[in-house]
Amino acid sequence: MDTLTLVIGNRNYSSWSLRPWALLTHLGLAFDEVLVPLDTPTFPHDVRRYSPSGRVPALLHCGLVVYESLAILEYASELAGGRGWPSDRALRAEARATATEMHGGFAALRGTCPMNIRARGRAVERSAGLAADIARIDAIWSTCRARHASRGPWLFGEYCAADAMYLPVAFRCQTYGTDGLGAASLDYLATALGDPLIAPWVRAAEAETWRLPVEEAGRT
Ligand SMILES: N[C@@H](CCC(=O)N[C@@H](CS)C(=O)NCC(=O)O)C(=O)O
Repeated sequence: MDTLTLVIGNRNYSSWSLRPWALLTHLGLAFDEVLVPLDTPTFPHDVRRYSPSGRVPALLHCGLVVYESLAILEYASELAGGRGWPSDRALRAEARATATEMHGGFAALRGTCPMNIRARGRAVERSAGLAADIARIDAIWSTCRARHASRGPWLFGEYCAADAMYLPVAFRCQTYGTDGLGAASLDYLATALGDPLIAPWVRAAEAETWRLPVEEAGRT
């Protein structure tokens, strides 16, 4: 297969980059990485060399540029013969709905709890919006685990794109706490954070020296 290149942002902060990286890795697809540091004066120029949206991630393959994380997950799954989603059509529809809900929603969680893989013990004000987002995460994770545990430890049993979509939420729990998550969600959280395939990303994130004030302070 021709070389795949994933264009990513800082591993510590770029939750959207992490998602396709996680799925490509789980699918066993070999790929190169290009990292464009976020929030630098040259980022807008540098990123447009690769991504027409001016954002990361983007996947480069055979002259094609696939941008938008969810589109990359779909493309990666196609390259892997559909293995990025459950093989059962009904489960696949549910997994896609779950992944899409993450992609388009959870504004309060994403805004007030930026992913910061290195950070621990960050306090965050629990707005009504944030509490509602956490309650919805808990409902998704616990319902999926209750229904699919017999097939494996992931949201839909075997690892799929929905797990990649929710991985940054797991890192946010590690940083901002797990209040509001029940036992089944905490089990899933342990699975996600303990995933050995993700360890190289975590090590690289921890080794990064960039400190982005807006991400460190949190956003409101
Ligand atoms: N909807 C996009 C979001 C991508 C996104 O917002 N990426 C951030 C980094 S995590 C970015 O490129 N930010 C730089 C900017 O907006 O200038 C996707 O799913 O890929």
